[in-house]
Amino acid sequence: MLQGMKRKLSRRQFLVTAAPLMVATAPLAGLAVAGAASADDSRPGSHSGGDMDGMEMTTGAGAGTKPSAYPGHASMIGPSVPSPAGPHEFDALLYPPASLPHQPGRVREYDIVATDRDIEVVNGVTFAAWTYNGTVPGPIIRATEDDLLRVKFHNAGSHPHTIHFHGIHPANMDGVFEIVDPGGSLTYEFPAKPYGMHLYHCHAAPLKKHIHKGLYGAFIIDPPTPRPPARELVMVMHGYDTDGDGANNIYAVNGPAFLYAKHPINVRRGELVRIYLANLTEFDLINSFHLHGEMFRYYPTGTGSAYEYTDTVMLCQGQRGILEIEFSNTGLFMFHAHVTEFTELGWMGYFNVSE
Ligand SMILES: [Cu+2]
Repeated sequence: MLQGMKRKLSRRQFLVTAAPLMVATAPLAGLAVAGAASADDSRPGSHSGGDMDGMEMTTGAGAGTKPSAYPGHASMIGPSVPSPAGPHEFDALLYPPASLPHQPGRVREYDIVATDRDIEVVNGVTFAAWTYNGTVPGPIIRATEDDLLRVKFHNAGSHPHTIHFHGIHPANMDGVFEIVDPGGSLTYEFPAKPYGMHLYHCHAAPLKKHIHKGLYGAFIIDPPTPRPPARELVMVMHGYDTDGDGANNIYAVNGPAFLYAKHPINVRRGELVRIYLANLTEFDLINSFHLHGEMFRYYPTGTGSAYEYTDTVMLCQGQRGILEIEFSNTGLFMFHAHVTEFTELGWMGYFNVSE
């Protein structure tokens, strides 16, 4: 009986439970923000953090608009959003380390430790994750083409794990056959190539389980001459199956659900915004990224100069690419999965574009 009372949140129940907190996207299109600009805006590479705290939001539908009968209905932005994330808690997963120009013989070293960890993914809902360095997704790994990448991996978790990198490397560095048992260690070492946006994940069996539990992350390889300066962001799209039914019931980018709805990302009008995007969502066949109010150049896998000019890209698991955006207008612009079910289950956020 006691087991039956254990909090269980199915995908459908989650929708019902959270429905009053979810806002229809339409009213947000007209949101006007008073006092959204703050000193924090000018911090380069800074996540807006608490900028939205205490701000006043009004619907832009015009004066005399009645307050919503649903107290939470127009609040899918700012402090009342049901995301457990602190203002800068996940900055290390959003802002990559700086790119470095090509330098023969350079070694780029990373330490990664696999651990079991319960993480709060939406207010009051925890997920028994398997993590790289304590977060889902794991840390951003970045190198320049031809750097010697050295990743020292230690398995402090309760199951055998590996790290499998996408890209080019020798067979014995592939993270498929070199299983690292709990308590064990392995150093992966290979020249980073080709330049582009890649990813890494555990490849122990059953693969589906080791990925959906949270063992994945972004892997950027810069071209020998770095890309033009930009406000660089990383977004790893993923999901959580918190009730173990083999389907995701919560979706996110870079950690907890609704992270960038609670803490919109500050950018400036006209500046180059570059997003390194990857899809690691398990169970669902596709995920997607859609931007409101602007178009972007999408470079598939980031390995060449050909791009599509669009506002929506669709990715299967393991697919990734680079987006380049210059916002024409100021204000709040939503971004979200255009698998719209995912939107209301956590995969949505905002850019706060200032002058
Ligand atoms: Cu694993």
